[in-house]
Amino acid sequence: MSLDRARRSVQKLRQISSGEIRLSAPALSIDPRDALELFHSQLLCRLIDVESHELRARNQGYYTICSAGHEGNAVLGRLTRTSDPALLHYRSGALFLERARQRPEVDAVEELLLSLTASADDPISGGRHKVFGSVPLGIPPQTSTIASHLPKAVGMAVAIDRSARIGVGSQVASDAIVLCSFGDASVNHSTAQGAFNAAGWAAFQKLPVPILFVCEDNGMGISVRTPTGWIEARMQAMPGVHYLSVDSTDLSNAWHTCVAAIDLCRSKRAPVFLHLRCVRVWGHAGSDADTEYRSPEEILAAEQRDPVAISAQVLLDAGVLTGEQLSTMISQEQTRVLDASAKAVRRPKLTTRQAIMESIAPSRPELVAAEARRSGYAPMPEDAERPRPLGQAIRSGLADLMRKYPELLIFGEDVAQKGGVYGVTLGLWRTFGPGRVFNTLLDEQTILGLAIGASQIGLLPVPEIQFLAYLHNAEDQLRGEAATLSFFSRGQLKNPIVIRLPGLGYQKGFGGHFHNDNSLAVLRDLPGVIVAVPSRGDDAVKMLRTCLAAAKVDGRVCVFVEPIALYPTRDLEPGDGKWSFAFPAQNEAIDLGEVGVYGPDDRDLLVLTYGNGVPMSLRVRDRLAKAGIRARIIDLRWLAPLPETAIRTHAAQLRRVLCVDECRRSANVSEAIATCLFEDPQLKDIRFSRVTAADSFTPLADASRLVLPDEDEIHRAALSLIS
Ligand SMILES: Cc1ncc(C[n+]2csc(CCOP(=O)(O)OP(=O)(O)O)c2C)c(N)n1
Ligand SMILES: [Mg+2]
Repeated sequence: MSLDRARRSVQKLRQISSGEIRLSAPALSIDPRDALELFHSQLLCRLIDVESHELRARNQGYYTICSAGHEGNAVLGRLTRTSDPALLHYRSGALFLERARQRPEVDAVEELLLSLTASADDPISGGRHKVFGSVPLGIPPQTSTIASHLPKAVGMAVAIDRSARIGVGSQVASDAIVLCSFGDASVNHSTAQGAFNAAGWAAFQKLPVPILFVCEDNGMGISVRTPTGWIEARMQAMPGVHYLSVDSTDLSNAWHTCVAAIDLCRSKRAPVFLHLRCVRVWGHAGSDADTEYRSPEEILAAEQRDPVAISAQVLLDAGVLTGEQLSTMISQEQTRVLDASAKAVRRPKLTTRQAIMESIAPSRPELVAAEARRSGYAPMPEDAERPRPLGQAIRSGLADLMRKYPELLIFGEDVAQKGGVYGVTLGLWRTFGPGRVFNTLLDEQTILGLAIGASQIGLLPVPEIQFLAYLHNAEDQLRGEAATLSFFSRGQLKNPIVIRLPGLGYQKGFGGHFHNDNSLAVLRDLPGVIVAVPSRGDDAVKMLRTCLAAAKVDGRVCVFVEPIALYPTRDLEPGDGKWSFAFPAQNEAIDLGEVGVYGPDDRDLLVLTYGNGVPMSLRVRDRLAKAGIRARIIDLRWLAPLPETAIRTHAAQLRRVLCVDECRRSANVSEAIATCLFEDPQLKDIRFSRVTAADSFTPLADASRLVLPDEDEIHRAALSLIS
């Protein structure tokens, strides 16, 4: 049915060309050459949409969410530049095609058909997703998650002017604007509202945020209506964000309003919300029977507002095209699309797991190791020899890395003057200035979006999420967005980020659950994301160097989990100072997968642990030693990817293995370690047990200890493994 409607829309264009149908159309008030090329892109877009339905009917194409009715957006493809990053709605096909006109070397028709047919030759995603994306066109691919691209679009916009302010070049022109399109229902998503708010919040303080939000308003989200007048009422009430509106089915009007919107955004460096009113001519997707929720009259009315048909009539009325020329144009372009389609279905598909996965997180460990040890970029801290606990070491390590990487930015809630809740970034604001160390508004989605956007234009963001528990309300920015960019762009685009994430349990006298959250499960299942958990200050500095190097060299996304309880810890036993360490020389680093080994010659028992578990296990080790039991403690340091080789090698030597995991029993690292061990045929007969936190939330005060591993428990578990 939807295929019939798609075909019918082309038939209607032919009837317009022959004069069989005559629409009442607005007058042309733009240069006819502009109008003709815009119409050409609109027409191509329609023909590709029709072909997407044909391909689906033959089971050769895999995506039928179309741009039909939205083709007025072509105007934006003409009026913006390829140096203006464009993060596009899945109905911005005409915009994509029109922008491609600026780069004749890009065959946008071919590319879109390769994407529709999931070919491995699709230049942007290599068959991994149907997306609008192109590196030469300045169009990074977007995910299917509604509104999730808005925070990073704001991040890009903020970063354009900020990179000039801090004197480092960005990958886009200094007068660039960011174009970000989305649907009307998406406006209601909290992620979108957060992004509008963040842009407005910054603009309200006169900070530059050159972003053009483009709401392609077709009046519905799948079947749910957007209340009449809602978008204008909602968005006109947004301080700091300019609002402009136009009916985009009228090419000339759309042109004049888009010119004004782009000028405003570019010259004032301010957020603009462009309300591009349009229509959805067909169902939401090919499979959507919109007749269930739209009356025949409503569908007919939508078809009568078809912008491609209206543009055709405008051009005929203005004498820009004759009926015959229009008819020839339709036939020629149809042939072009059908040819490209026939070729696309014969192009290769993804056929191996390896080919699919190779773009997840390209990695060059030797280059990363060398970059992490690159030294001499700045003097060592004068007090390098002074022993530092974890929190102070991270602060010194960050300062050192800010000198190494002038494009490194630190931001988050309270990180500037206050230096974060625990003072870890204290003094960096003063030393490096508010251009590089700054407070954000209180919104984790914005913080991560800012990081993704800034990283995509060449900066090196080190955002802080105040507590691990508060990652969760922004998790999609990491999981759905940052982690997937390389995958969906064939490794052509990267978002190098090191997220600092204070977390885990055992804080004395502070907290309750949300300040002591102890589950890392949501981080460990993210393909390609590096998860680091240092247990001591010097390690933290050396691991941070590697994380920044992995970000810089390979564009990796890293999560650096800082055990809060260890920030101030100086001692293993009261007063011994054995848990504070000198600042490591700049040519020292800890490589990905390199574990810490305490007692390499001890052979009675192996303890695998990380974070708070390390000093606890070391104290238990001393107790065991008094009973003549010699335990080797391994600090895993890297929880993703897990250092499996080291784990198996040590386990094979000692064969009695205790895992001390301060995270919850289910879905955390102890389960992964057990699997890693028992999957190895050589290790099937080892003795293994684990001490973990309970599958509980953490209560307040001393009761918190009842759900966490303690040293007596570790001691008991060790003895029973030995017996
Ligand atoms: C976060 C999220 N929730 C739900 C969906 C499923 N979904 C896909 S499109 C859509 C409707 C979007 O409507 P609108 O923003 O108006 O865009 P339109 O399709 O009308 O152009 C929904 C609910 C999704 N992709 N992402
Ligand atoms: Mg909509």
